[in-house]
Amino acid sequence: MVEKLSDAAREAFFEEFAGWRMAEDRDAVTKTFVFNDFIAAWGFMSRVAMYAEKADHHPEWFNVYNKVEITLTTHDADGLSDRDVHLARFIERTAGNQV
Ligand code: HBI
Repeated sequence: MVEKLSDAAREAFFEEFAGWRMAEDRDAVTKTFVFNDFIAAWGFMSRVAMYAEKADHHPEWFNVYNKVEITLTTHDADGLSDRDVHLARFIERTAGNQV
């Protein structure tokens, strides 16, 4: 079992990453990214997918055209963990380079 994020780590998460919020129904964070078009969104998703596979930690996401709605949580922790922080950091870096 993976350890859940502490309260202090949760505060630090929201200070570090703009635009993320807690999911309404579970211990998870969510953010919607908007790109110029579908190809930019798909390119972003491809980069995140490769990182996720290497890290063995995967996002939940929903794509419509240029929008990608991402939810991060750790199933093995039944909630948020450090793995979500690392994935969010990669996601922010990757999205920032593309828009
Ligand atoms: N992805 N988001 C998320 N949470 C997990 O607990 C998780 C994962 N990808 C792979 C994974 N766990 C593996 O460790 C196995 O549990 C399949």
